[in-house]
Amino acid sequence: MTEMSETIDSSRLDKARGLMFGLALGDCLGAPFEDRTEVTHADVVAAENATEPLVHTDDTALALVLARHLAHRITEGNTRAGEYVDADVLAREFAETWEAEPWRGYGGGVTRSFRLIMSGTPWREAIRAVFPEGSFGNGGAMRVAPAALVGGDVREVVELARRSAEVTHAHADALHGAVCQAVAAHLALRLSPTDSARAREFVEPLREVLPTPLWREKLDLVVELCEREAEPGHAAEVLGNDVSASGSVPLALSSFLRHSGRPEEVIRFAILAGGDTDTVAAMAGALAGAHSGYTAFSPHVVGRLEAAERLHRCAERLA
Ligand code: R7I
Ligand code: MG
Ligand code: MG
Repeated sequence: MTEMSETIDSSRLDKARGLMFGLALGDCLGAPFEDRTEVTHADVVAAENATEPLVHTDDTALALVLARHLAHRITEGNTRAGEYVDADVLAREFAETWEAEPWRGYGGGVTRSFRLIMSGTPWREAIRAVFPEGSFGNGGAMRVAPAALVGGDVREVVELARRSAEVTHAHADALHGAVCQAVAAHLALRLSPTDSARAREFVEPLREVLPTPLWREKLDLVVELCEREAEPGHAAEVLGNDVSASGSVPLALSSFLRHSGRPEEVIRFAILAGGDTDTVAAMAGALAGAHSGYTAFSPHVVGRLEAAERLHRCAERLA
């Protein structure tokens, strides 16, 4: 191996680890603050400096399932991105993971559809039985970032995002949310850790894959808030901070763009914005880690993650 390819490989692995660990870290640090009011910067720093293990929620649990699924499909010799997701198998794997640990904080809709899937209902029927138009929740987006590690270009990442999300989330906005988060992760992986992301330029490719007025308006607001250096509470008021995809993915993007290059600040911003803090911080953390790499996080805090070993294994397989 030449010196150059060794450098490329080690930075690729560091970014893959960063993406997986950033997602888990945002989820774990954000979870205790969900829907809490009056959280301060000092509260979040105290949570980072504590010593007990960091327990994750459904966001990380399902991201690990997707990562393992993608790694397995690639190892089996599938070579086209369209084949990296076997929808029937993936729906079953998500449902089995919920059944094994239903206490990880799953949404009400997916809980009901996972129960139906486990009792034999095909996933396409199960998810429409709960929300006839499909769920608009952020569950497809919260777990999608690993898809950015295997999609070779924007087109492939979009396809993987949609295919992985639609087994639980059929609503167009849930799919747009997954596409937005996955393509943002793809762009963050390609951005040098030493360059900071410029909001206006960064969102341009996202505009192309999100051709609806709602999402384009959200992207405009993300840029405007970043350029005005808005505070987390204000960003949440403008963009939303709830469990819907359109009310959380833009806030995660905004957290990343506001503090790119400083992954811990990205996660803190997402948590201080309140609302669905585990999920917004998980999505923001995945982007920050994909950009800055694993080595940018404090060893103390990543060492406390419950799933640290599995996260390392998944990152190594997908890198
Ligand atoms: O999207 P989903 O997996 O939830 C993810 C969230 C994250 O915050 C996780 O951390 C976890 O806490 O849950 O689960 P869904 O149940 O599909 O959607 C989440 C919620 O969005 C639902 O429980 C509903 O409250 C709401 N929702 C809808 N409400 C009315 N009509 C989603 N779709 C609809 C709808 O069509
Ligand atoms: Mg959660
Ligand atoms: Mg959540």
